[in-house]
Amino acid sequence: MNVGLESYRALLRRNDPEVFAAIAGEEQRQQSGIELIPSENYTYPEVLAALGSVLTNKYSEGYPGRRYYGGQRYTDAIEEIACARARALFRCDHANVQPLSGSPMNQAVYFAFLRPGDTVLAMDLSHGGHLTHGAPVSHMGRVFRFVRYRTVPDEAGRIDFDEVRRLARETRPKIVLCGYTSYPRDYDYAGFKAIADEVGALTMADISHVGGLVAAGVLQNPFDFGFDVVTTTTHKTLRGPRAGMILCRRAHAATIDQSVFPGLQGGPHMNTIAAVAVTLKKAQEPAFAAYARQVLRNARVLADTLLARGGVLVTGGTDNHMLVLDTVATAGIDGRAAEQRLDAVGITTNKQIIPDDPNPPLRPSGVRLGTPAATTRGMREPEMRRLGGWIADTVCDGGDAAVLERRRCDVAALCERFPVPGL
Ligand code: DSN
Repeated sequence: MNVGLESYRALLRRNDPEVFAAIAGEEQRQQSGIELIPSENYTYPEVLAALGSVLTNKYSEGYPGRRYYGGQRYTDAIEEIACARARALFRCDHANVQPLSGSPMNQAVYFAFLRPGDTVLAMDLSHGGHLTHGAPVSHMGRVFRFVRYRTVPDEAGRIDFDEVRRLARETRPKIVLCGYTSYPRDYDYAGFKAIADEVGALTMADISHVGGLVAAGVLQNPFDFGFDVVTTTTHKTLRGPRAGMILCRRAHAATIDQSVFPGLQGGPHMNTIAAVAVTLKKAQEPAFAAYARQVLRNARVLADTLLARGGVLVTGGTDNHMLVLDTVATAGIDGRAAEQRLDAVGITTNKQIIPDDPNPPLRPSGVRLGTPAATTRGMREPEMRRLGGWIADTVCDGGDAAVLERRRCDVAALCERFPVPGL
């Protein structure tokens, strides 16, 4: 590479100072505050280098060895490397690394196996499911028929498998989908697989949130339970660029590939695929498994700290990287107010609906917290205790401007000791 990232930055600074200033401001925000949104992370400098490479210039419609444009010697090699690493990490037969992000990734799976009007059994949005799992406001919810199962809030968020079985027998879904965007517990993949087999449905797991934890072997892998298809984004616990991957059994490989291209997408983003390949190499290293174990330990310590301070957590705790704090039950304030207070002290979270939330999505009853990004910066149990104390203080009695400013300085001082990789 004859022009490095530093030179790219110098060019941008000189030729577009407005955009440069906004990026520099975001760098400062990321360094001086702490990111606790569970779906965000700080990626590797090597990933930034791949994203900012000349691969962004290249069209590569098709698949390695079967492209519709010439000049694919290097892009073919990169895509093959990414797919091989994905297969090895997730112990599956086939990987498609072309989905541009999570929504097209899941859409490609639905269109691979379903006709309009066919049924999918998936998790209710307010209980932790994702928009692309058929929320009525999503286009997918208009094309296919999504039937929703729920958790039992009084029983530590357990999924009611009697209800899942009853719904499956009644509605005969073509796909049984387990996956979540706001569920702090691990999944009973064997339970879902047994029910899907009873009704002849395919099994799909969307592990976007926990992809890195599954790759590292610290959470269960759905393929060990015979799942047909697994989808994951690559930028959450995996720490990569913003993209998606579809992993599947050999029998589904051609159907999935056809559905991604030419079914749903045109040219894949080859710079992103190179960055995914880099991410997957990092995920094979022992340091990544140690990171994943620390993500889980940090989440437990953060949960315990909040519980000890009177915090009310959805499901009562966490098995993964994520916590959902019921701010109404904890402090009598809605999630938007809590998010804003925490933002003011440099702690970034996101407001979050909780199971059967009586409040609307822009003023829901909770906030969602996660430890992947803080752990990437090297924070461990002592830092989680400090963060937990600050969160409890800020949510419960955070109104005073002088107090908030002092706490913002404390957060910034802590963050100073843990630089963001790549900055
Ligand atoms: N927006 C992602 C999340 O925050 O979980 C899912 O798409």
